[in-house]
Amino acid sequence: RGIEHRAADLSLAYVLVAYLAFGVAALAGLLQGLVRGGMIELPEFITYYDILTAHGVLMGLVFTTFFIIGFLFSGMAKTMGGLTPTGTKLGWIGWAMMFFGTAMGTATILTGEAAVLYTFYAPMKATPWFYIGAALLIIGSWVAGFGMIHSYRHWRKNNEGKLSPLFAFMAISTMVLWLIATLGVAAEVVLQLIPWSFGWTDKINVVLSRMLFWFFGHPLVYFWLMPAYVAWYAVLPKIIGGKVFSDSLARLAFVLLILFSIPVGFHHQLMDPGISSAWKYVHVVLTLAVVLPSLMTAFSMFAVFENRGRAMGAKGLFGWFAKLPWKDVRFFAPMLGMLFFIPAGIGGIINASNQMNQVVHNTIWVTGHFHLTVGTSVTLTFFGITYWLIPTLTGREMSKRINALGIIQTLTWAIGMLIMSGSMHFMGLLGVPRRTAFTTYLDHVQALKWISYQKLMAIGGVFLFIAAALMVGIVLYLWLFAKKGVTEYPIAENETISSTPRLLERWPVWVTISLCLILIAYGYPIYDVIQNAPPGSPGVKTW
Ligand code: HAS
Repeated sequence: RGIEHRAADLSLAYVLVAYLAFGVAALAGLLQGLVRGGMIELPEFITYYDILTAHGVLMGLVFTTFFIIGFLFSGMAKTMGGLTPTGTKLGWIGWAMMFFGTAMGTATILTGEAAVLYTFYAPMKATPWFYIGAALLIIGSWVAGFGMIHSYRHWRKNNEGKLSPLFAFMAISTMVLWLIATLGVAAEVVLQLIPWSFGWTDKINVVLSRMLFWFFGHPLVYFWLMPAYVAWYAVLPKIIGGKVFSDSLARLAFVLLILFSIPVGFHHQLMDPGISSAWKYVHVVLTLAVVLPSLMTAFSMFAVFENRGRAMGAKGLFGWFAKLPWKDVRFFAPMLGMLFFIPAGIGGIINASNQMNQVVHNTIWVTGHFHLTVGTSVTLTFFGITYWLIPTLTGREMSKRINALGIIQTLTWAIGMLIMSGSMHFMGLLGVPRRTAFTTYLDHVQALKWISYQKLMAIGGVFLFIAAALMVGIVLYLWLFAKKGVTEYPIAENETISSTPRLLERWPVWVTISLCLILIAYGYPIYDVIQNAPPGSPGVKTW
């Protein structure tokens, strides 16, 4: 196997659950697309909002979190020479808690007791067991995170004075961000939602609950993105035969993501009452700051590709483009993801701009935005990783045939997203709402004009479902049936580490600055909303 066998088993267990969730979520996605397109009607025992919740929770929260933790454990084991026994044990305890929480949450959704969507906004109320499942998923991920931190600290103790490997540094940055960000949602779930759904408190402060959710909700999207960046910075150069462009640039980008991705949550609440426009302005300014590390990443990746192309003899301004290994799915899938990230990022900047947000907020444009970001850039990168990660973990080989199938799978996903997300963006500008079971609003004349785009969206969904089914099949094949052999764990050569300033690995400095920024951006607004809260809401039961 490509890494030490106990770490390989742990990582594999996470990745397999990720794809189990992915398969169910993809089916829910197909159904909801067909419902919105007016092409099918659901049977009586399940509603549109049940499957929308299942899709969002399983795709957005479960697939991502399991995959990310599995991938990060594997790369840490590879670059640090294994995990500590305690780190591995914590990894398994975390896995069990997350698995149990997921099973519990999914059961409540499928039995129709938690149609509250993946953001579980109050005053919509689910059964308490849904929130307890969510809490277990979060706390389990903390335990797994502590497992990574334990192994990392052990490595640093044994390698005093040395900078940690780039992959390990990035993995810890991702988990540090996650540990801080999830404090918001944990507070919301444990202090507000669980007591309220059990009936121990009769009202809920809705403004506070949304604030705590978005304290978590925005860094959540960077928790999805950062592991994709790990693969772009630390793995992809190896796959194309190049090297890391700049170790210090890569680490700085991750530090900036920790600093700026939490104190920005109000950009999801620009249209919410109860928050003054001055505080919204502060969050928008910080949002524009969090764009910087992505621009640095774009610069760095172009440099890696160009350097490699030129080393292979490329001539002219863009000659390097043709030299890239387009037929290798390990490169092709993440590369397409990167290309999609250019319009996806532009969409994000549009969303963050207050006046333009008034046009797109709560329209299906936003759904289009996140299917380009997390659904395409991040997911295609995760697919690209899966193609080599599973055979590495199972001691098998990825054959040429699987590579070819992988290219088809990647293209099918990309075409599906282009059609689906493209029509979502367009419909958003026409004012089509997101998250509604109404297709034609009782044949309202305006809504009838949307329906052909909604059908197009559903067709994109069919492409996506085919690609997802292919992916699940390939995962099963690589796990159980592929030929035994050795697949390399690709970690890029990093010659530039020697010039990296030590300051970049001084965690107390970065965590303190991050906490200060959070205090500035959230301290007063949270105090204010607790102090001057409007009378709380008794809530609306969704079952
Ligand atoms: Fe977002 C809503 C703003 C990035 C996900 N976002 C969402 C929601 C999700 C989400 C899930 O300000 C919906 C939440 C809900 O349910 O309500 N977003 C931004 C901004 C960015 C951004 C400013 N979002 C993401 C990422 C996500 C994600 C990443 C998931 C992974 N987003 C918003 C706002 C809203 C929002 C508002 C609220 C909207 C509303 O009203 O509800 C930025 O971080 C984007 C920066 C990115 C770039 C692109 C850099 C390009 C790169 C690729 C280079 C390509 C190469 C390839 C090298 C500046 C790095 C070249 C190769 C060749 C061969 C040519």
